[in-house]
Amino acid sequence: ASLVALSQAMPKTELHLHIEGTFEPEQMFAIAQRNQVALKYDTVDALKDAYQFTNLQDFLDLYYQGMSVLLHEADFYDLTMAYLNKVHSENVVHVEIFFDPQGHTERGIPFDVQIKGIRRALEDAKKQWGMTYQLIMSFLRHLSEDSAFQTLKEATPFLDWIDGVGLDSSEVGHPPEKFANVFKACRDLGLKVTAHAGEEGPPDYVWQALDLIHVDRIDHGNRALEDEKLIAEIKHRELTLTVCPLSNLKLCVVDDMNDHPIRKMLALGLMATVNSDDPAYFGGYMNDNYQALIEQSKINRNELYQLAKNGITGSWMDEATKRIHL
Ligand code: ES4
Ligand code: ZN
Repeated sequence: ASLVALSQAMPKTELHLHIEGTFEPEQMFAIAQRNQVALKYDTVDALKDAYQFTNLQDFLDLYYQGMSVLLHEADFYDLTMAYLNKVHSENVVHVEIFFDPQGHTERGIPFDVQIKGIRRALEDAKKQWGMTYQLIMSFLRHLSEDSAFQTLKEATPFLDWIDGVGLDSSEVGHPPEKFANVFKACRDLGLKVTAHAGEEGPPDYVWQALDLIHVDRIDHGNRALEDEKLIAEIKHRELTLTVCPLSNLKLCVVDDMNDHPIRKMLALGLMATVNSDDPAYFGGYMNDNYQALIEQSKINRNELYQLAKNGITGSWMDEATKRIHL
């Protein structure tokens, strides 16, 4: 079979996925209409035409606009269920999903409304298909650490439903050190910790994620490759990198899929994985990301196997479930 067919058939994990980034324009318009809220774009095509980004912030501006039509628990359920249906059809067997509570509480949507809808869809997918999951609450780094602490407080009644915490949104100008205290509080609660680092930000931000946030994983990590000592430290700590090829291309983190750094990461012995980040905005889900790597970046069968395996070992699923998949 071709490598593309193999990549589609193999069981996969998704470790870097923002649920608000799975909001397809068609569904966005349908939910906007049902909630009687206006979008800034008149048609699905006009919205899609706007998906041309030169950097992370260009994308984030549209991402926050898009999620603003989500009002009710049913909206969060429908959004999450549509994503899970899609990736179930792609043989994704385990998902670790970020949600951005502050993107919703800031506009008056209570924390419980969000998490109840998302969780119910995840539980339904588990019952229907045996799909396993972890739920990761992510703090918006362009907001204050106080706001992150407030979010953690609102999450307190739901901590049993939350497996880990992350850090996302505008990276440059908002280094991990800004959030050292709130991540310490999260670790003390037994939550796993990850952070977006080295997507646009310099290697020093990745060092901060390691030494001040004590991450269990690194989201993106591309710019870590600029620092040999940092590469050695990431290997020493056996940290997984959740790499997002199509995202990197759309946000101009890489110029060309032909020289995406993921092969170099593997060659260096780093635990890179393939993920889709915000698939509705970046032009593809899990299988599209693999296909782009196979057809453009020319990854071979061994690399494909290693990437899929890293997705199991680098996940936060329990060890017994890992052994089933390995
Ligand atoms: C994100 Cl690609 C990316 N980077 C940082 N923050 C994000 N939030 C959603 N997608
Ligand atoms: Zn991301």
